[in-house]
Amino acid sequence: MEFTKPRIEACFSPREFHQYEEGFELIVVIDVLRATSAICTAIEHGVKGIIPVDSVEEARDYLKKGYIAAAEREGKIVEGFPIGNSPFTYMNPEFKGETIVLTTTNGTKAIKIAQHKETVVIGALNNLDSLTEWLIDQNRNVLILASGWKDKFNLEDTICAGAIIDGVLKSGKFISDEDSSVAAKFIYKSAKENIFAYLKASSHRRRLRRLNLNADVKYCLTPNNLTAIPILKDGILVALKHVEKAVES
Ligand code: 3SL
Repeated sequence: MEFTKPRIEACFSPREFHQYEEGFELIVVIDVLRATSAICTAIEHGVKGIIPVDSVEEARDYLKKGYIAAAEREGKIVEGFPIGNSPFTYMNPEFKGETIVLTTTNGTKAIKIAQHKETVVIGALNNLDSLTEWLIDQNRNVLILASGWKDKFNLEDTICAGAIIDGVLKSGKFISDEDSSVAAKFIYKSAKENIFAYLKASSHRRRLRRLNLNADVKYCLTPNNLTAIPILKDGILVALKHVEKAVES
């Protein structure tokens, strides 16, 4: 089908990515709880780059070589690693200017699945408005890839996808065609007045509550407390503003 305007669509799981990806070279990866919220926080707070890796073994190899490496599985810091996936970790001034290797249960896996695309940027509720504004200016098809939980649908990423889609469609410059995008928008609209309360029963919020990570959840569900947009360049997530500056000069 021919479309008169660029499209913005949502894919709810990395497992479904191959069914959605055709015609999309600009991908937004989201993992609200907590990988992409942590990555946006790191870049906002001056971390130079995040190297996403698939496996704990790969992250361990980097650690042995002297890199700062972070690893999370099932919401917990993996034994032997100094840090995990909490966004608050990445506010540490000691990490300013550093490059950090990161592996997480779902978020880094989704980034790796999308890495063959021309442009991969990182989204969260935290950078919602700055990301939405930037996407509107791109005038290209956008596919939002939700990391989900172990290839399953999750609510928090769907709400974030719906928020981005809602904002971009309001510009009048884009259209959505997939039912997944319509569903994401509807879910966002019913959740937006109190996302924290809406997610009370969600599986991942319950999981993180059991691990005493409620403060992380509250932070990750706060829209627009950041403006940084991380972008994948040569396998490393860096600040989009630095990449754009380099292109201009
Ligand atoms: O799945 C992921 O990538 C993690 O963000 C999960 S957790 O929030 O650390 O549990």
